[in-house]
This record gives sequence, structure tokens and C-alpha cells, in this order.
Amino acid sequence: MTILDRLRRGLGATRSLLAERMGAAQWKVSSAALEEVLLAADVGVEAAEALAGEFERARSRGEVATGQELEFLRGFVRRQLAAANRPVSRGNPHVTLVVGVNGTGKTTTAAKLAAAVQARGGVPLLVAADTFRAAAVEQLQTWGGRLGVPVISHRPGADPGAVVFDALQAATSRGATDVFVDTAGRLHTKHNLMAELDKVRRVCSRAVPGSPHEVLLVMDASTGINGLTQAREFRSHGGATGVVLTKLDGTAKGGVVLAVARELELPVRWIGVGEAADDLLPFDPEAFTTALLEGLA
Ligand SMILES: Nc1nc2c(ncn2[C@@H]2O[C@H](COP(=O)(O)OP(=O)(O)O)[C@@H](O)[C@H]2O)c(=O)[nH]1
Ligand SMILES: [Mg+2]
Repeated sequence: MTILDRLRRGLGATRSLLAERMGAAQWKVSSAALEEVLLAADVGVEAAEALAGEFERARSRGEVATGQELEFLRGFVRRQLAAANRPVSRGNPHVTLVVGVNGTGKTTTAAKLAAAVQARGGVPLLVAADTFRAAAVEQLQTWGGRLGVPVISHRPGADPGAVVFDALQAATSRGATDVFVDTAGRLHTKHNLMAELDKVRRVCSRAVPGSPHEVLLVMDASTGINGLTQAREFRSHGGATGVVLTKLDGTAKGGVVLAVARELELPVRWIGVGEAADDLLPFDPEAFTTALLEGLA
């Protein structure tokens, strides 16, 4: 199956919702109807208003030919998603922190990211910096065992900073190309835990200057735009540089990708479309837009 096919399947629920709502064709002549469709897919008020407004203006200027409405929509979505994208400079080793609230898919995503590095011939290392729960360390070790990726861990309750420091030393001596640090789930409102994240970042920069190269905020897509408030905190206080949107496979709220790009101004880097190791797809604005909107109306 091609990436596009997998994307289409992963976005199935969102596509169905859009197909149903857009089938009525009201949206082609009424910006209010278009806004309603977009809000139903959790695009967020800001992006929905902007898109509907732009559509209305373009239509009144005669720039949207009959039959070209969907094409206009696709162009807008593609531009919005591409605008938030920016290149990441690679480190050696490339250090990525995986952060977010509980249960969004951080541990699974860290493992999937390691699998992706393996698949392209790199040497990944996983770090169990969620020392808060014994089960979290075991979960990552299970993934490591399954993938054949080493996992650096300390005993439960250990200082996450110490685990990360050890891991980065190990990464250098083992010639790891990519290090993925799984962190404990934390609420953005818990200041001591956000401070702990700060400390982990400082430890990284001491052990590998310039790191962490990426701080990926893992968001559960089924939470939709309700996840934006926490995301803002992780951006301003947790140093998030990009987003992984998980569980897109189980939700019709795939439009949240647009809200992330527009309201958070954070690039979506990866999307999760299932629980298996290869159910993580690199985010590409062009492919995503095609998979979401192609052939809908
Ligand atoms: N369907 C689906 N399930 C996912 C995805 N990512 C993670 N999960 C599941 O979500 C649950 C929580 O994941 P976990 O990695 O433990 O979350 P954490 O608490 O943030 O570390 C697990 O059952 C995962 O298998 C995804 O993209 N799609
Ligand atoms: Mg976890």
C-alpha cells in the first residue's frame, strides 16, 4: 500500500464525515454552510472563519468557477499546512524529546519513531525517561525487545534528567544516530512537572550541545481542538517544536491538523494511524490534503 493509500485509510472517518456534509453542496454557495462543515471536522473557529471568508471573497470576485470549489478548498488547506512547516536541522546524534499529556500515545510514538529510523538504516536508541510509573519503563522495554532497539532505563522513581544524561553518553559511545526520549505524561498546568521538562532539556544541551533538536508534542486527534490549550502551554513552556497527531484512524476530527497549523503555528511532523510499529506516517501537506479532500465533491 502506498503512503497515500494508508493516509486515505487513516483519514477514513474524517473523509466520511466530510463526504456526507459536503454532499449537500450547500457549502459551494454559502460561506456559513462551509464554515459549519469545517467546524464539524474540528478545523477550529479561526481556520474555519478564515477559509470561509476567503472562499466568499474569491467567489464574489468571480475567481471560483463552478465546479472548481473543491479545488479552491484544497489549495487553501495545502497552503495553510505548508505555511507551518519548517525544516529541522539534524543533530549527531539527533535527539528528540517526546512530550504531552497522559495517554496521548507518547510511548507508542517513541517506539514507532525508532522503527522508522531503523527502516531507513539508522541506529536508534530509546530512553525511558518516564520513570514515574514502572509500567511505563516496561512498556518501552517491550517495544525495544520487539524492534531490536536498545532501551536505556533506570529504576522506577529515578531522576529523568539522570537517565537522559546516561542515555546521551551511551548514544555517543554506541554510535546511535537518533535518540528518542519517552517522557512522563504531564498536565500543562502542573508547574513542577513542566519545570522537570525544562531540566531534561538542559541536561540534553549539556550532554549533546544543540540538543534536543526536536521536542515533539504528542496530541490525541480524537480530543480535537480541545487539545489546543494544552498544546499552547507545551509550546510556550515546554519548548515544543512540532506535533505528532495520533489516533487519526479512530476519529472524524482530522481537521484538527489545520487548527494546529494555524492556531499553534507548530508544524505537524508525523501522524499516527494505528497501533502497529509502522502506523506512523510522515506528515506531508500535499499528500495529506489530497488524502483528505480528493474526490469529495
Ligand atoms: N488507534 C491508535 N491507537 C494509538 C495510536 N497511538 C497510540 N495508540 C494507543 O493509545 C494507547 C496509549 O498509548 P501510549 O503510548 O501508552 O500513551 P502515553 O501514555 O502517552 O505514553 C495505547 O493503547 C496505544 O496503542 C494511534 O495512532 N492510533
Ligand atoms: Mg507512556
